[in-house]
Amino acid sequence: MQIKSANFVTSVADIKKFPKLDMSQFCFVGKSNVGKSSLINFLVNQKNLAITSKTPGRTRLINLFLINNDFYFVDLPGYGFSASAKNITDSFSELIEEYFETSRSIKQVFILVDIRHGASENDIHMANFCMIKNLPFTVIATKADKLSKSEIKPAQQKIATALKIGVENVAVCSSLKKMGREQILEIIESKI
Ligand SMILES: Nc1nc2c(ncn2[C@@H]2O[C@H](COP(=O)(O)OP(=O)(O)O)[C@@H](O)[C@H]2O)c(=O)[nH]1
Ligand SMILES: [Mg+2]
Repeated sequence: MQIKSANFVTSVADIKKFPKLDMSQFCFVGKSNVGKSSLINFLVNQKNLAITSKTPGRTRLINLFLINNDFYFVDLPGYGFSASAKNITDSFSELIEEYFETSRSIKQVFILVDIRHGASENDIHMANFCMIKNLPFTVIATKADKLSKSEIKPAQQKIATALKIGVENVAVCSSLKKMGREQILEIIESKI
């Protein structure tokens, strides 16, 4: 699939301000700093469409992008950095839950997991949430450039086991080394 255009639409901190959308939505979730914004930039082949940050926990907004005038990318806030989090449900951002409760036409959820760190409690919670809500999801193991070739497969398998999914549902990518783009675009193309 070709990405011909990618445009920023809006950022919202309040779900009431999120626009009503008819076209397909593809969502990106994961803890802060896992590489969501970098992945979106990589997929659309633009340097700065989604802002990338070296400071974890800064992105508390839902960012919406229109792709090919045909479907949306939804960059959800990072979870797991809430200082006030008392339990998993608390740190599983309210805004994320509200988004999933109110948005229709979500075609695929991409759960990003840092390949070096494996799946966290929040990632497990997110995957379970998708299963309960019947939301199709794929896990993307990010920053594969940080591991050697021989370390990648075992790390991918470990993530699949932790999330109780097949290893074929864990896509490996590196935005830095430009690896894994086609596989993700194929998933998107098959769901539009
Ligand atoms: N080595 C490496 N670093 C990455 C990769 N993707 C993102 N990063 C770095 O990880 C940090 C967080 O990335 P960002 O995309 O802002 O994460 P977000 O908070 O999930 O949106 C930045 O310093 C990026 O440069 C990758 O594929 N490889
Ligand atoms: Mg980001």
